[in-house]
Amino acid sequence: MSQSDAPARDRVKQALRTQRIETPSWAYANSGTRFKVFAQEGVPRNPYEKIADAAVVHRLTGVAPTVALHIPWDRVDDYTDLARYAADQRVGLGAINANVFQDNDYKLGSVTNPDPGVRRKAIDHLLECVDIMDRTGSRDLKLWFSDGTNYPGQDDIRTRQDRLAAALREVYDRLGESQRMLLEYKLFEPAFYTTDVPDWGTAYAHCLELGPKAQVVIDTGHHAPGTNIEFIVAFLLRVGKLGAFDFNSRFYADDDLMVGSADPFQLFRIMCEIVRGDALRPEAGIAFMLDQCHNIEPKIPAIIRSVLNVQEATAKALLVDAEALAAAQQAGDVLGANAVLMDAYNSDVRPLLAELRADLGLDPDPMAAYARSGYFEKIRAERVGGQQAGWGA
Ligand code: LRH
Ligand code: MN
Repeated sequence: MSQSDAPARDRVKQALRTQRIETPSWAYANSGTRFKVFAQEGVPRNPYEKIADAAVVHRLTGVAPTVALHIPWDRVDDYTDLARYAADQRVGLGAINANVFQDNDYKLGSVTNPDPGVRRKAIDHLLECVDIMDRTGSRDLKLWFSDGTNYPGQDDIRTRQDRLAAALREVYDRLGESQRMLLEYKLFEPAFYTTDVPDWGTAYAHCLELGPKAQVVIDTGHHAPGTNIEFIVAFLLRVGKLGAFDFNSRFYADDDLMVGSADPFQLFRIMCEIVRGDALRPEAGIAFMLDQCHNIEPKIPAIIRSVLNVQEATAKALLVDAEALAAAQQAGDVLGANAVLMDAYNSDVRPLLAELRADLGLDPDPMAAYARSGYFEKIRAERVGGQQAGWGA
């Protein structure tokens, strides 16, 4: 479908207008690897400054209206005040991420720990996060467990699943009517033998057991090399259990690089399944979130670039000629079908996106607009002293 045909352009632009990408508070803060965290100038010192930076990304892109929080990294005395501040900044508070992976007590696990006292402590933190959702107005409780073992025999794999299921059940039953639980899986790290929620199948099975308010999160950096992620997307969409994405990209492991930077074709294929499943519009209930760490690159431009990468992959996916594709697939025309997809992927959608931004009253080039805005110079000058935010590990 050529971009020149106006009806197609309008249809694509109309769909892109509904796109919503949630940015993560922790991506605005210092981050690194076990080797080094390189502090950067102008980094936020508290959740208010993280929200101010996220608001700049939304002002320049028009499609990043919410910020995900991580507790305790974003703990404040008054979450209602934080939500009010976010509203003043024209953004909303998104998913609440629990953190049961940074306390000494969780060495042998959090909700799966052999010690019932430690399990209680972990569950209480998850319940505290639901209390916070009540005050921030957040819909989603996002749960990632670093729980696992490093050596065969270290603990009983099956018993740990029983402990996990019991904890998830208690938290699930605490959720309010419009609240959801998003369960994230990850193949390994920090555990290197078993991980208690290692793959989509395990997450899906627990979510099925829990009920309709439990959905799976696909973090694009959490799979074994060679995993066909768009298959998982198509499968979970079909059964109504895809709740969210943690978008990033990787060359090797959980590298948390800018989404679309390592494998833009994979991101396109993922967005093709989203479009095919009519799941781009907010009503479909999928939370499109970024989960990235900008260890060496300037953070706000990296997040703007990431939002643009998702927009570009989505625009290309929306350009797929679905009728021609279906006809070729039906006819067993292997090369023909592949060519339909590649035509869309090889389309330069940047002019269309620039036009969309102009339609939205935005600068067609958000990266250049940010560089010209003087915002970095402003925060570099203002944010002197105090403790820069980070992972607090
Ligand atoms: C774990 C993870 C999870 C977050 C953390 C910041 O690797 O992807 O989503 O809690 O990163
Ligand atoms: Mn993640």
